[in-house]
Amino acid sequence: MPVPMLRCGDKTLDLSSPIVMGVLNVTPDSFSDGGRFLATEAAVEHALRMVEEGAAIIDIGGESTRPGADPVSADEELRRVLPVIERLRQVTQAIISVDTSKPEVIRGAAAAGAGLINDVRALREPGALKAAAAAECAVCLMHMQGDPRTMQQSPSYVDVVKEVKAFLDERAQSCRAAGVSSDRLVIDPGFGFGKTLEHNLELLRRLGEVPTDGLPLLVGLSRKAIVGKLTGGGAGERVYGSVALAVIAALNGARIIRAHDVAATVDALRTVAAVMGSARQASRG
Ligand code: 9MG
Repeated sequence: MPVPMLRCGDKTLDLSSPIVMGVLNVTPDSFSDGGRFLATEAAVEHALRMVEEGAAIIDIGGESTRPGADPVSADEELRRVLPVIERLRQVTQAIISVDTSKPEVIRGAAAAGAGLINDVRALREPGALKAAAAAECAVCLMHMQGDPRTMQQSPSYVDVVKEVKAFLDERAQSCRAAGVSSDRLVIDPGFGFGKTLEHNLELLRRLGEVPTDGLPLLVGLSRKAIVGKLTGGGAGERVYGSVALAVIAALNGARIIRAHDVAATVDALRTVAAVMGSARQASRG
């Protein structure tokens, strides 16, 4: 079987073992205590700590995608993410991802050195597909039912796995038609985005049914409400549950795990890789 690779601009990511994407929010509630310059410095410091802990990708988000979150303008999003991308590009070889749906931000981030566009709207905003195709970046296409303001009000599916898969197949096809080659595509079922606890658990159990054409899977479960519902823990007490779900996702085929608690997640995924690596070798004879 060929080693799965992801082309991210001028870099290539080896996905033969599951890797971690560290979460870096640069919204005003994250690093803004001392103004913009200090916020950038603090964000870069946090990103470098995650790289030291083993993150292969840093996912920078300038607009919250939490349920009920207010939108921000493209200019404001660019003001938040660009200084961090530019600085990180100078000091680390890690892949820089930008969590955005806006064509202006896709273009600005790619020009500043981002290698991956992580879009929770799967490039459905006007102009986003064209902007991503023109950039040399990889693209993560995520499934979401509804939009962040209303998505958790009454999510509904006949078969959540089939519907998520059909949506991602269609978006991947649109990307290829627009000129984004398969070696630049990643798909993501979008845990918590327009899904009940039962929908999320069903997706996790049947994760292996989601990909078509061997596209790699990215999964984000870290610190989400699903963890709190399962463990009873508040937002600050979700590390163990998040790591357990990351391990289950990796065992069910996820190649990239989006996580806040990078050191713990990297350790857990190393154990998965060791066991699955030996299983693969053993099955070869
Ligand atoms: C930005 N963001 C928040 N949660 C996410 C998830 O589960 N997947 C991806 N790709 N992005 C996410």
